[in-house]
Amino acid sequence: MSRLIVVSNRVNPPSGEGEESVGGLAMALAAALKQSSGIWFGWSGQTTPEFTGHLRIETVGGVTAATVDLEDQDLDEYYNGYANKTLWPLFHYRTDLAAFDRAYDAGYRRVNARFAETLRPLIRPDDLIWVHDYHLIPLARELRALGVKNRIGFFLHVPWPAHQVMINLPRHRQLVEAVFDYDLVGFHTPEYQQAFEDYVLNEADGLVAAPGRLKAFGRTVEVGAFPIGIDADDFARLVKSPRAHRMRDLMTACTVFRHLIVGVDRLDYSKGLEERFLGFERFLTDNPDLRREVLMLQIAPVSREAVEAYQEIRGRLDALSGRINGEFSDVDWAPFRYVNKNYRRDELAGIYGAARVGLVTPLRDGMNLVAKEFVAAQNPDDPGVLVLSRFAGAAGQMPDALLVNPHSAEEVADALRRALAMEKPERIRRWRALFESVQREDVTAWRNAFVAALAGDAALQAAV
Ligand code: ADQ
Repeated sequence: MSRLIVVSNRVNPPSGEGEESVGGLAMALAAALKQSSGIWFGWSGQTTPEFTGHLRIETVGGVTAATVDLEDQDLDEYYNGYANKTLWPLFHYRTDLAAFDRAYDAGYRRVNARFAETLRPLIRPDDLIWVHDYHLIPLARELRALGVKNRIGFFLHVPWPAHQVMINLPRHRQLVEAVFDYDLVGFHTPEYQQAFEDYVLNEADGLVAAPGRLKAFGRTVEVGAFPIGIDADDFARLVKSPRAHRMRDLMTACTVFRHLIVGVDRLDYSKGLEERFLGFERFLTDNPDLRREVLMLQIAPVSREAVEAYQEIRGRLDALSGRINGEFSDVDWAPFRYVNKNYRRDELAGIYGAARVGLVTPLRDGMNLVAKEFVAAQNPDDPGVLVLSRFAGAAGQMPDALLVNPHSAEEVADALRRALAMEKPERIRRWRALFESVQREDVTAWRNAFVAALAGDAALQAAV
């Protein structure tokens, strides 16, 4: 069996010592590597004044991690710049927030070239190389320039935007041309795959050589949809853990409200937090009879604080959460708790389990793993209801959630009312259908499907 080399911007495998929070992508990649011998290569998270290219190899939680430090300027131009100020907003349809700057573009190409040079000596001829996310789109191009002939796959964790959005990017053809140095490109959903095809057909004189095979720039690439899932077995273990029980008891022991509504997101403008807060405010305004019945808990640890758009949205959320509590609280009751903290994964499992409603309303989201974690944490005999944005990639796999337009405060408010009023038989019926897909389409299925397609293994592909 070929060795797997996983490459992502950050390498941060969970140590296995605690149930620490490391984010969806890190959990998924660690789980993907657990099943095969391999290496996880990427940035250490440290910067130095000058790039040295020194490779650090260590074993963390059973995973071989190979990391390299970046230079201070790389952090500004590649990570905070091109990745988080240009591609992230653009791929989430926020052209108003996207910054276009040649220095960011140059930094992006420089870091991808540095990654390729540092990784090159580790690659053996029959390794499979699996590159992750928008930070590293040109990596295959750089590796090919160094003579790497291995099968190289790419998986995009964020949406691929519609053709008309994509062309807002200066030098968009250059970026898309680099995609054609991969053998296989994976998206979360058929819609993102279609958007990529639309670009290739309309903008690059490309053609569909066969279903799932695109030809352009003189090369052919395989494309497919591979919806990511959670580590369902591991999450089931967390749900039963003593800390999860303690957290659930702590939340349910509170008697000043009957029903908990919960949201858990990185503090990011793509997650629709402002719109969600307004939807909850609307719910309180429209439903005076239900006001004292509910508590909304929004957990949103800050992220990407070096980027101004993130500082600005944080300020707006602080003001909005204050306004809602100011408007509706009483001496013995407040409707809203807003917390900028990270929690351990077992504690999160307990919090989800205590909630009657999971409110997951991103404006755009590649997939959204919180929706799946919420479902996995419910009590089968008395499950809560998932209210989910139709603009999350997860919506396609989760039609039994209450799907909403997150931009409409009225729709969010109505869905909350409906979720709170839903009788147990309907809650159980919807939850069972959701839980079945969360378990079936889990992180192992995702990894196996992608790796089998990358290996070109017809027997394996038929089995998954
Ligand atoms: P993210 O944008 O980070 O991921 P998501 O898929 O929801 O979004 O994953 C977030 C993870 O962080 C979840 O596992 C969640 O439990 C955890 N988390 C969030 N808040 C936390 C807190 N306060 N404490 C502890 N843990 C917390 C990107 C894409 C998504 C895509 C994933 C995986 O933007 O669309 O689903 O990658 O491909």
